[in-house]
Amino acid sequence: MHKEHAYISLGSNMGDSQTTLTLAFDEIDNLPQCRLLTKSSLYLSSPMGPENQPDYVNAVCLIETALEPLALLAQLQDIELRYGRERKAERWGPRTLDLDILLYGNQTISTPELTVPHYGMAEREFVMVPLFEIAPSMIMPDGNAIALWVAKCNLDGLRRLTTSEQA
Ligand code: A4P
Ligand code: MG
Repeated sequence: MHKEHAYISLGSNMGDSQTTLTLAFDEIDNLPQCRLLTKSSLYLSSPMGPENQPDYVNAVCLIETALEPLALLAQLQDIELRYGRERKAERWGPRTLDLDILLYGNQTISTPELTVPHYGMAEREFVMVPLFEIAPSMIMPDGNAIALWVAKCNLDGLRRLTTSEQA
């Protein structure tokens, strides 16, 4: 069976976000034809978008999967729904759990349902820093080292939660 590596981002700012993300790692590991290989620390981050919403907890993980990209997306959306996700009209509004596919092998995907690499990842410190933690020598799709992407991020609103702070 052909397997690919994929990076998934996790975000939450409603409910018990730390617990949700910790459980979400297990949910991802338990998906059919998926295995969790590496997970980042949890990070606290100020909201991108509307400011009148709670801070986020963010993380990234690496999986090995035999699911095709759209099948993987459907499985991730199923987890989101089971954790109480409601899709609202407001862009970038609060959510109990958001799971995005950042990278899938070295594929470029551009369909109405799925854009890979994820369109906003380069500007998002809450994605790039946890990604750098688990893949420090990664070469990004534009051919540059991940460290260069991280160096361009504004890290002011981001803080790694220490082990003792994590739920
Ligand atoms: N979709 C397309 N490409 C992908 C992909 N690579 N991975 C489509 C996952 N989904 C992808 O997503 C809308 C549609 O995008 C999906 O149906 C899928 O087919 P959604 O999860 O329903 O909605 P969304 O997440 O609200 O989309 P949006 O507006 O893109 O939100 P973002 O960009 O994910 O931003 N601040 C901090 N600090 N931390 C955060 O994690 N997150 C957001 C949400 C805002 N501010 C944040 C954070
Ligand atoms: Mg999403």
